[in-house]
Amino acid sequence: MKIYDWHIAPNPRRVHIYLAEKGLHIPLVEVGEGFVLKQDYRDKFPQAMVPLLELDDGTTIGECMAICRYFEALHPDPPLFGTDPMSSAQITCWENRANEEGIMAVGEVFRNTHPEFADRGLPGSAEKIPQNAALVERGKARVNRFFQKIDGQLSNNQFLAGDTYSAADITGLCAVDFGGWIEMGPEDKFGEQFPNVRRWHKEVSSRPSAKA
Ligand SMILES: N[C@@H](CCC(=O)N[C@@H](CS)C(=O)NCC(=O)O)C(=O)O
Repeated sequence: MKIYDWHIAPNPRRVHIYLAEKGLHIPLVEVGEGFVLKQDYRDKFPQAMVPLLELDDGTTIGECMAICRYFEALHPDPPLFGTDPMSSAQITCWENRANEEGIMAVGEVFRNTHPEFADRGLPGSAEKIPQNAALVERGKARVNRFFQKIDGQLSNNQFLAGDTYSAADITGLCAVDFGGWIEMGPEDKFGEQFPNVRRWHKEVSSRPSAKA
């Protein structure tokens, strides 16, 4: 099996960190080339997004959390998606928020401002999608709201979904570090308003997996 990867990108990082936490080593195939995915990868997989897990029989699994949950089912320890119905529900809830309200909000700002994405306002699209300037300010407001939300959650929880490190922290870390790409990360001036995020960010960033 192998994982098609774009090492600098925030979504593949969710899987890198997850695998490192599990102590799993899956071969990575780099398909990023500067700011685009290689043409032969896009021809082979028209959904044109990474990460993508390909099994030896050619079956593919896309979407970070689908990939992680596949490995979780095969290798349950250490558990990163909870151990009982409540912990599992809390992790799913905060992981989703980190993706939809964090990563996607930063992406909205980044993709609609960076010159390299002038015709690629959305990922995974073969046709040209022009940038939309109206989404930039709204995206920043979303990022701000996301930081406020997780700062509140982290004011009385060690980790995003409670007192145990989980997949929610993995996506959360990728989201707030991605915020740094638009100067809205925990270490930026913006981050000064969110002391609980800073405390948590320091802790989860110090895990060896954060460097995966
Ligand atoms: N929801 C997807 C998001 C994947 C995604 O957006 N990947 C980006 C990299 S972070 C991508 O492949 N972009 C392709 C492009 O920009 O052309 C997941 O969870 O895997």
